[in-house]
Amino acid sequence: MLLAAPFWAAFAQNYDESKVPHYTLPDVLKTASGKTIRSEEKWEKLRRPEVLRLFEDHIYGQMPVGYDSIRYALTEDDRPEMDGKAVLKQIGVTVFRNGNSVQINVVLFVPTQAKKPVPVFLLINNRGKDLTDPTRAKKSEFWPAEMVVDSGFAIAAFHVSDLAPDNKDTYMTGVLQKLYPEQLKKDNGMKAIGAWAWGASRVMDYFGTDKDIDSKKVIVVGHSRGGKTSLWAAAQDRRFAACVTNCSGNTGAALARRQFGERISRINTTFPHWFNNNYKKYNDKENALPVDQHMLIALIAPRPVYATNASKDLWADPKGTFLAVKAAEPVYALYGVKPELPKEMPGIDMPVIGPHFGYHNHEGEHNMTAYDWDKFIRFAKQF
Ligand code: GTR
Repeated sequence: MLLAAPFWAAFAQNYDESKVPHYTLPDVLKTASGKTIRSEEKWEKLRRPEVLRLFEDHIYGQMPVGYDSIRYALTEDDRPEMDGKAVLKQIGVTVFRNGNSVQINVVLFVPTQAKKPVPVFLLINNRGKDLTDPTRAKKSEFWPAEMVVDSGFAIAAFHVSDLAPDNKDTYMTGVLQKLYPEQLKKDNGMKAIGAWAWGASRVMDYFGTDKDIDSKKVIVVGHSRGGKTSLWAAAQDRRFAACVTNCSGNTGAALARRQFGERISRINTTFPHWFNNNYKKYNDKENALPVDQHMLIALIAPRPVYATNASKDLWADPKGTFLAVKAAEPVYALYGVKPELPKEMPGIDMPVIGPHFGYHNHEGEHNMTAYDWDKFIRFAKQF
C-alpha cells in the first residue's frame, strides 16, 4: 500500500551540507536580453531597475510611491534621559492618502554631546514593543540604546505593527487597507514585509526634517523577519546609507537555492502574509526563481551591508548568508569596491568588519545581542 507523505514532509529541512543540491545562481550582471553589464552606469541604467522589478514582482511586492501628505508631530515633549546623555524624542509620523491615515510611532534618542547632525541607527522592531522602551525602565540587548548613544550615534525604532500586524488574518488592516487597498488585489502587490519597509522609508522622510539627524547617514537595522525587511527597505530606498541584516535567513540574506534550513515552501506556508502571491509559485521550486538573494544585496551597492548569523541558528543558513554577500561583490566591484570578505566563510566569532561588507557568525542562538551591536557600531564608524 502506498502511504501518503506525512504533512510535515514538505517542511522537512536539510541541515546537512553534503545534501545541498548543485545549483547555479542567476547571473546578477546579465540582463534579461542577455547583455553582460560591465560598468556602474549600465548597471544603474539597465540591470538594476530590472532586478528591482523582479524582486517586486516575484517576492516582496510593489513599493507604492506617493501619498497625499505627511505630518510629523511630537507625541511627547522632548526630554533629557540617560542621566542627561541623550534627548528622547517621540514622534508620530502620520501619512495621509484618500482621506485615510496611518501613524507610525518613532522613538529616538539623540546623544547630547555629539556634534549635530548625528548619524542614526533605525531599528525595524518586529519583536515586543517593550524592547524599545522609551522610558528605559526595561532595557534590552536587542536595542541597546545606552550603548549606541555612548558611542556617539543616535538610535531610533518603530514597531512593525504600526504598519501591518504580523498575522496572516489581520496583516491587511494597516497601511494596506487604509492607504493602498489596490495592492491587495494584485498578485505582485505588497504584503506585510513590503508595508514594514514602506514604513522605514516614511521614518526616513522624517529624518530629512530633523536638524539633529544626519539623514545621509541612516543605517537601517533589522533582525530576522525585520532583517528581511531592512534589506528590502535599503534595496528600494537609496536614501538609506547602510543596511544591517541580522539572522535574516530565508528570503533575507540567505541564498534560496541552497535549500538549507528554512525553505520558500515553509516560509510561504507559515507566513503567507509576508510576501506577494506570486512568490507562492516558487514553493519547492527555488531554481525557477529569476533571482536569488545575492541580487537583493547587490541592489544596495555600493552602500555598506552587514549580515550576521548565529552558530546554532542553522534555520537561517549561516553559510548561505555568507555566500550571498560574497556573490554580490561583482556589483560592488563596478563601483570600485574591492572584495573585503575572505573566500571561505570566517569561523565562529571571527567578525570581518567593513568598510563595505560586514559579516559574522556569532556563537549562540537566533537573536540580536550587544555582541552584534558592538560590531555594527564599529562598522558604522568606518563610513
Ligand atoms: C521564523 C521564520 C524565520 C524568521 C524568524 C523570526 O519563524 O521561519 O524566517 O523570520 O521567524 O523572525 O524570528
